[in-house]
Amino acid sequence: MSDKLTMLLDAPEKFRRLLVLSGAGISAESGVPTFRGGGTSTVWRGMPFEQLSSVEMVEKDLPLVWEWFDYRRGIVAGCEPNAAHLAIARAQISGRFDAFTLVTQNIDGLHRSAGSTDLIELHGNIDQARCLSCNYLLDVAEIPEDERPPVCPDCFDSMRPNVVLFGEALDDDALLQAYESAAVCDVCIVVGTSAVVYPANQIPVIAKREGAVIIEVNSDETELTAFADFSIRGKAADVLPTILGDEVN
Ligand code: BV8
Repeated sequence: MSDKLTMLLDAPEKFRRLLVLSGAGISAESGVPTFRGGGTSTVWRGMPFEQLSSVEMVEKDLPLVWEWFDYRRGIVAGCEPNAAHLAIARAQISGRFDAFTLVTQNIDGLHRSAGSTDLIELHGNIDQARCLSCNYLLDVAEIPEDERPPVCPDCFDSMRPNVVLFGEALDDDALLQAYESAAVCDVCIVVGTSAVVYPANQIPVIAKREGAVIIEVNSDETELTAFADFSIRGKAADVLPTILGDEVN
């Protein structure tokens, strides 16, 4: 790690308000596949994931959308938070920061399992279903596995996964909260994201515009690398404990 970055991380007065933005790469070492690793995009049943996870697919083939999310939930069920998730959860309660915001693009729930609270799950949460008509929310675990698509217990319409799909807007409040935190943070750590998905990829742009230091943690170069003040090449589970002072982990 460069001396300049070490000095920053050791200078508490310059590192009091932290925003962490995470993407699929933070969960890679937990066993959750990423979407665009190695320059290829995830394909399932012959379809690219951007098509499977699109709002059009909900209208076109809701049962297939449930098969796709049931498949992914099966993978996530066997995964545990890794040292990166734990370091972020510990940093939040360390008392070291005047302001601490965690924004994740992930729907795998591993930050919550690691103990993070008040996090902003920009793209929703794989463990919930939402009614197409009345927005009734239900934990998928409460729905019989053969009830696909699930039936809303309130209005009896079909239910869909409670995630933000390509082609649909994010929750306004969640996005506004993320942007407001980005505008006031001193340091924005961007970990495990290819930074290609809009509008989440605007968070480091806002942070930098308002004077924050951008630290990227990624195993590869990304579209953000040239833009970041520091780009640490490495695995999230190795790097995050170091930069968040959680080596004990
Ligand atoms: C919207 C939930 C408007 C579902 C997800 C053309 C140009 C620009 C934008 C667009 C465009 N065409 C369409 C758009 C908009 C579109 C978009 O950005 N598309 C992209 C593909 C170009 N965005 C949207 O549609 C958004 N909505 O814009 O709405 C609107 C307004 C009003 C009315 C209607 C519409 C909605 C986007 C949300 C989509 N949902 N997830 C699901 O999961 O199935 S996004 C999905 O991608 C996941 O959430 C994922 O997290 C996210 C982002 O990907 P990453 O997290 O970055 O993951 P990736 O695999 O790409 O990268 C992993 C990285 O980790 C890599 O860099 C790798 O090197 C690194 N890594 C790997 N291992 C490690 C590691 N790093 C560290 N350690 C390791 N061990």
